[in-house]
Amino acid sequence: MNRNLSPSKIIDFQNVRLAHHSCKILVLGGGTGGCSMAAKLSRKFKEKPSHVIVVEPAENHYYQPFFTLIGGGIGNVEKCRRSMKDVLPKNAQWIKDCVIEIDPKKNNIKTKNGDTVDYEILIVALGLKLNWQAVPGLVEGLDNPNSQVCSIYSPETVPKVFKAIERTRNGTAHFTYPNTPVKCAGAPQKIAYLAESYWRKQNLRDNINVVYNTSLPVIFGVKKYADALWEVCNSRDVHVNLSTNLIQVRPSENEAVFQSLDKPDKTRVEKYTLLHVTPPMTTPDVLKNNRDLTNEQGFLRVCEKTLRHDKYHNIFGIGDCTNTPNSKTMAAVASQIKVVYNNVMDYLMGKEMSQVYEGYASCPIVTGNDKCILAEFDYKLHPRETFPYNQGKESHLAFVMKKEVFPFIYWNLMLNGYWHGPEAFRKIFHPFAKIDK
Ligand code: FAD
Ligand code: UQ1
Repeated sequence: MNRNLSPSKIIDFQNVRLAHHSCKILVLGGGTGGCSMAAKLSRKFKEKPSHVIVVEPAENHYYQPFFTLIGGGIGNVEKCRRSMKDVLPKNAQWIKDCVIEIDPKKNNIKTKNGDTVDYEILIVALGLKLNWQAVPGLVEGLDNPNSQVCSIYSPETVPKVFKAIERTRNGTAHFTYPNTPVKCAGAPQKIAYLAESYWRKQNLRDNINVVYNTSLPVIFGVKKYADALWEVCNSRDVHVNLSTNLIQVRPSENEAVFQSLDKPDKTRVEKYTLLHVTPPMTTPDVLKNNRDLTNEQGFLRVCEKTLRHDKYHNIFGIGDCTNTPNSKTMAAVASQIKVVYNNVMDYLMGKEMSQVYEGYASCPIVTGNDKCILAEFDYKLHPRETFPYNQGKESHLAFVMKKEVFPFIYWNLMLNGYWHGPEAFRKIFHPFAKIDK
């Protein structure tokens, strides 16, 4: 059901009622970026609810970073789920539908149900799609409740993860990172550390080999945190295979097939007693198939500083679906909100755009069931830490932030458009820190 839906026209076409809407600002996607932007913008235009429209098909909104903790046996899916109607801003119209076509020349979009929406400004916040089918055998393994194949990456698959970890008593547990860009590049290894920590507590650690297989040639993109993570792996006896990609799962044989990205004709078959898979990801089809708007990989082409489209100046992008070379995280979205908001306002007033995004991203890398390395960095992969301690060291305080503080900030501040990341705190703790431009 569409909330506040007051289409300007209803067209009866062979007994199918198609609606035509128009608005000042159209937001595609009601996830982290879309919901936060719609909240901020609809507050600005609150006298006219029809000014901001959000197109989003999902019934529920999830705080995705919590999936990792659920996989580690901390909390359940209900803890990180809210009804979409309760999180989307009341001052905006919600069209509960999927966008299937964007026509930037005509400034309109079409939805799956056949509705059309004209816009003055378009904000694209469509996130990343999980491409489970790209790995043969993976869906079959995930769907079978008795198999040991699992994934923290979606609300449907995450409930099985901790059960599978609890059932593992020996053998080899494999964790994977795919050969595509992913959201939260730290999550595929966080779940390995959480599982390792559980098995250690159960006195099972000596019976289980823990192997992290990553398609990347490094364990983490930022040297400071990569060095710290190598120490974690060495001290906990986690074996790391770099440039290693999962290409097939054979659930009935408990076998996983890996390809070496250094020598692509070389494949290796491994037996597993647990297989945690991070699926390959792409942008949603509506973007991927629109080459006028996207790069070769299907990501929305925006200027990495202003976040405005490089060809259509009334289109802006936020979050995981853009081609900006930052790490795809919620923390990155937080600092993009202010940039997109101010640049949209400047554009509407005919002014030069004033705000620049410097690629800030952050990742609380959970390294056990009570500790965390709090990585923060920018486009140049230079650390950009907020707190006055060395965040490359494992800390319990960072774990408490991950478990308690960030979810609170998300539901209460960020989704209402009031959280732009920790930059203000950083300035207080590091008043003389230089910013690389
Ligand atoms: P999303 O929030 O995914 O929203 C995209 C929205 O678009 C969805 O609601 C979807 O339904 C909608 N949509 C898709 N297709 C269409 C269509 N055709 N029409 C209309 N709507 C559509 N980030 C951190 O900062 N810290 C962490 O610790 C962290 N951990 C994570 C752990 C896991 C397991 C996962 C999965 C993610 C984690 N993240 C973390 C990443 C974070 O959740 C994402 O970076 C963030 O949610 C991106 O926001 P977004 O708005 O770009 O995309
Ligand atoms: C952050 O701002 C944020 O948004 C709410 C997250 O969401 C999950 C984060 O994980 C992190 C790390 C940040 C950055 C904030 C601080 C205080 C470092």
